[in-house]
Amino acid sequence: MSNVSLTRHLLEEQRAGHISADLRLLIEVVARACKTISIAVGKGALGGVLGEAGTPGAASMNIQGEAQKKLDVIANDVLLEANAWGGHLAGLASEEMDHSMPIADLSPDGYPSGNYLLLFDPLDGSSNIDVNISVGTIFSVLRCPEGVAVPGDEHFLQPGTDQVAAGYCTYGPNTTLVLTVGHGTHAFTLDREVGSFMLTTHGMRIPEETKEFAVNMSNQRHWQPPMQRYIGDLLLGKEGPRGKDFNMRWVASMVADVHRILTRGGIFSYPLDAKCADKGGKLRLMYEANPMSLLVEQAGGAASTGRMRMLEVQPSGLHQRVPVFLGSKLEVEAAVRYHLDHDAG
Ligand code: P6P
Repeated sequence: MSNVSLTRHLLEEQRAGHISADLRLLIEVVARACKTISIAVGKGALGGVLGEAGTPGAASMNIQGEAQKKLDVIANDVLLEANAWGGHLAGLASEEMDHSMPIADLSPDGYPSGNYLLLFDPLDGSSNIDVNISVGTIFSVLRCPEGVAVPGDEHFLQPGTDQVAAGYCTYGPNTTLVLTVGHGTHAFTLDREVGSFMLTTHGMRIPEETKEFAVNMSNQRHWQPPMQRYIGDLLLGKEGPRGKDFNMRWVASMVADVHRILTRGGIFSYPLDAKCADKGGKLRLMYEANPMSLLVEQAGGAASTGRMRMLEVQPSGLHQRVPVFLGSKLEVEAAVRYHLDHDAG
């Protein structure tokens, strides 16, 4: 049983010079918000918070063109309220909001603003909520550029390598926060009796090889040729060019799929397909792919768009979408080779 709480772990990271006091407090605020979201998610139908936001026949749609769930809106509000007065943030951006928000616009009574930018998907995988499948909150922290007091969307457009922290909280059989500040990826399980996140895995490591892949196979006919070949070879198993049998898992909740991969290995992919190619992909770069990619790389894995390292993508828009391949290093490299060989002709 761990006796290292998230608070103690963060204080040790601060003493080691890995994070500032402000970043430590910011992460604590986000973790506290995740506890509140966990309680709301855990109530399920009893909390009257399942189903879609908006009114019958007039669903509330977000910038992504997705019908918002009530819990999407609740989780977003929890994160906004928690961060309004802490004094650590200069601004924040959410999957559920069209544009970023300077803290000055959010802060009551003119609380001070800070030096960090927080981006989050308040409740990823929310389509799974009504069927009691794990969902989660994903977050990413960037520095606010020097001299920028009131950040706009353009100030958030930094590559994933600039993240100073990234994490997610998965709301499943247990509530677990997985975090990196650039010195390993660590897991903290919520002790519901005490109300504290307790360190349960120090230094998560993804096995370099795997026999498990995660993809939505129903999109197979829409994939580009290299993806068709890559997955086709996996499905041939021992008799095929990969020389081993593979298993498949797809939760359709990125946090759940990535948590499994961080825990036991695997490769997660959401490639370009004919349905989303015009948008650049399905998953969002800034608050899904980048934080997950930093967590995975810090755990010894790899993350790519299929053609380049994810963390080096220079963002062009707050809600930019990208193809995603992440997980066991050697398997991601194999998937990338299919794409680069195809491009080479
Ligand atoms: P599909 C959830 O909506 C999400 O953004 C990710 O959490 C998940 O990996 C993906 O979309 C699921 O997409 O097309 O399988 O429903």
